Formats: sequence, C-alpha cells, structure tokens
Amino acid sequence: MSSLVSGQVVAEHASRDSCWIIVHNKVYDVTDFLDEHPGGSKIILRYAGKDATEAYEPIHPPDAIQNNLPIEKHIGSVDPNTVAKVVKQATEEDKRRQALMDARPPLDEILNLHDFEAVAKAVLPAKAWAYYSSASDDEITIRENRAAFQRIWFRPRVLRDVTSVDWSMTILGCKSSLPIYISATALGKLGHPDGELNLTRAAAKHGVIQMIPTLASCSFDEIVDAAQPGQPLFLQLYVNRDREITKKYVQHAEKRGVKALFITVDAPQLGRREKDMRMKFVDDGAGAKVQEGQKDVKKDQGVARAISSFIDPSLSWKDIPWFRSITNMHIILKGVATPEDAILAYEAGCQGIVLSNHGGRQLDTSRSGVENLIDIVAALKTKGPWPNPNFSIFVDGGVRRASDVLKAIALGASAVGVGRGFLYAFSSYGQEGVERAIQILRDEFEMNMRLLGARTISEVVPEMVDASALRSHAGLTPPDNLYNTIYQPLGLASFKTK
Ligand code: PPY
Repeated sequence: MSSLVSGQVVAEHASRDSCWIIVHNKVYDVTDFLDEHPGGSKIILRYAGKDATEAYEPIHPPDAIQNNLPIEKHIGSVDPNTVAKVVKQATEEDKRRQALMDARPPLDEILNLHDFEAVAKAVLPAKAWAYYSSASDDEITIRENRAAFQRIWFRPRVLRDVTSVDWSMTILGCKSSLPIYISATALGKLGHPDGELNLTRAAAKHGVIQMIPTLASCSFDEIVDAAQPGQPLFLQLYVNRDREITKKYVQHAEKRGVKALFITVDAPQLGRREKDMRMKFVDDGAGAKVQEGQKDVKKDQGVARAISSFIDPSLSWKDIPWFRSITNMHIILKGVATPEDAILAYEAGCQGIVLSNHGGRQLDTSRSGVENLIDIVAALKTKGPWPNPNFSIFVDGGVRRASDVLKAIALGASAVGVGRGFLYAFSSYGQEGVERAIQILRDEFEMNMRLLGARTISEVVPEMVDASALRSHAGLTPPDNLYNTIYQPLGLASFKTK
C-alpha cells in the first residue's frame, strides 16, 4: 500500500461490479469479497465508494480486513482531505437514546449490577441490546440461571470476630482481588467505542482477571497492549475449522503471556437467539469476518449467527491432546454440564472446567451451572484429592451479587465468571462503570462474608448453604413468556346474551 488515492477516485467504484471502500483511511477493493461477507453484500454496497469505518468499527477487529483480504486488493491510502464525509443523520431513535444518555443516573446512585442492566437497556442501540441480552429459544435457561441462586439459602455462623474479612484469592495461580473473573463476551464495541479495553483498564486498576474473547471487537494485541505489565489475562477460544489458524492464535497468546486457555465446548452451532434474529442484522448491520471465510449466509439470522460459521462443529475429545501439544497454558473446558464430561475433562488432563450454559444462549432448558455443580463435585471427589489443586471448577451464568458467588464457592466452585454484568457496566458508563461494578461487588463481599461468618474464602464451606431446594424445579421453573402471551386460556361457562 504505497499510492495515495483520492476520495473522488474511490467514489467511482461504487457498484457491485467494482466496489471499493475506505476503512481507517485505507482503500480496499472488496468486489470479489461481496458474496463472501458474513454479514451479506448489501451492507457493504451501502458504503461502496465511501468511508465505511464507522459501520465497520464496532463489529470487526481492526486488523480483520488487512488480514483477510488478499494483498493485491489493498489499493492504497486515501487522501483524507478528498473524502466526502458520510454524514449520518441522527434518527429519532438516536436522539431519544442521546437524551437518555445525558440523563443517566449518576454513577454513585448505581447500587447493584441490575442497575447497570437497566441503564444499558435504555441507552444501547436496539441492535446491541438485542445481541447482548438475547438468549436461545424461549429464554428459560437465562432466567433459570438467576432463579437457581435463589433456591440456595444461607446457613450463617455467628460470633466469629469478623472485624477483618478478606475475599482475595488466586485463580489458576494468578492473584485476584475477588473470587470473580471477567468472562468473555463478544463484540464489545456495539456497547461502547472503547469496547473490551474498558474491561482491561478497569481490571488492571482493581486486580481482576479478564478473559479475552475470540470475538472481541478490539484485536487481541490491542487488548494485551492495554494491559499493565504482569496483568494476568485468560483467553476464550472458539476453535476454527482451520486448525492452523487456531494454532497460530493460541501460540501467539501464550507468547504474549496469557495464562489460561478456556476452550468453548458448548457451541458447535450457535443457539437461535430470536431477539437478535428479529433485528434482521443482515439488512442493515454488518458482519465480522473474524478468522476464516464463510459463505452461505442466511438472512434474518442476527449478529451472532452471521459471524459464527468459522467455528468447528467437529471438535471432539480427540482434539484435547492436540491442544496439549501446542501450548503449555492451562487448558479449561468452558461449557461442561454433566459429571460424565467433567470426568472426561479431568482424565484428559485439563486443568479445569467451567460449568456454564453460555449465559442461556445455547441449549435452552439446560440446567444452571450452579445446579450442575453439586453432582460434578461429588463425581470428582471419587477421582482424586478434594479440593484438587490441579483441577478447578468454575461456574458462570446469572451472577449479579457477591452472595451468588459465595453460594457457588460454598458448593465447591474455585471462582465464578461474570459476563453480562460487566458488559452492561461498560455499555452504560465505560471504564468507570466497570470500576463501580467491581467496587459494588467488593462492598457486597465485605457485608456478606461478615454476615456469613467467613473471614476468608477458604472459610466459605458447604455447611454454610442449604441447597436442598436447588434440584427441585417444581413450581419454580421460570414462566414461558412467549407461549403465555399467545396462549388462549380456557374460558368458563358464559351467560346467554339476547
Ligand atoms: C455469543 O454470542 O454467545 C458468543 O459466544 C459470541 C459469538 C458471536 C458470534 C458468533 C459466535 C459466537
């Protein structure tokens, strides 16, 4: 890329037969790529001959186009003075959202993680809210994730001198100021221009560990570069159909100091998230060509499905030794739900598992991670020492309070992942939101541990909870809202009318 191209020349290539676009002041010929674009050709054609940076930014890592488009299609740099600005007219919806943004509650009036969710719902673009908040099918599991914590009751101990309480600990050998890590959530720039960097910066300030998502809006290196020296980071991995791409990615992460690899195993195909699908992403959104070409994109599939076809559904237990052969990082399987698979993971030499149903976004009516914890701990106890220093069990899904975390820890979890909670914090207030969320959780740990009679995390023991109702779903299953809306109830005998 050496020549300087003028905006007028780019504007001449504004059709399906010759389609050039500008991204970050570079000109690309995407004519041959139009039908391969995971988000469909229509959205690219809208920017044909123009600057597409604003639409491209939130959902593509900055280097996606450079890395994926053949070099001969890189036309050159554009002379920025010659590019007509694409002026986006503010819609009524934009104005309404901006007014709400200006009227957000001051941060010190945000008292819990639910507050962030309420603000995010109001201020996020409809598409971003649909993508972040959606879950699969009837959304029973996403609600069950919350309900399950409410079926666990505390058995607090008293008179234990709880003047000083300490909730810091280590996760996979890394220091953490909380028994919580920031779980991976994709496409952070849909929520905030700085995307995942909000999390990295807040995590650095407060000693919290961030799990970098494969499908982050920021590139992997941008995130690692934003971290402080020595700041522990984990990596969530979607395994590519092309294993060489995955190998390169994993080995690069290890070289850059990432401490643990969380391989997602519950998403051989993406769940149908209907809120997201109804946004008709393909028509007016954009896709992320994240790692590998993908064709055959159907319409109306939502943000997530449009970019998911690089994920390899053939991934199997046979692949685990290969992962072991390419990296020395800890290997954790994210999305385990049964004792059978927990034992397979243990026997395959993994260093841990995450009991997760992907925030209710995959198999609907899957049980919650915290419910699965009970059987899985019991099964693993038959296999080796307990707690096992070489095998960690993590839980995620529906965690909004320190009390949720303490319940999971009492039942045998090493630590707990929080995804949406932090995502909504930065979507509504940026980095400061994440810092406030961490501070709120810290305050909740202090109070809950004092009231529970636990001075350290190791004093949070199974006897401190009553989980006898956890397995009972009778009468406690979340309502089927969609069905209930259209179901016509039986009527009673009616009086005669004249
Ligand atoms: C999810 O949306 O649940 C994800 O895990 C991220 C994602 C996004 C797009 C394709 C596949 C996975």
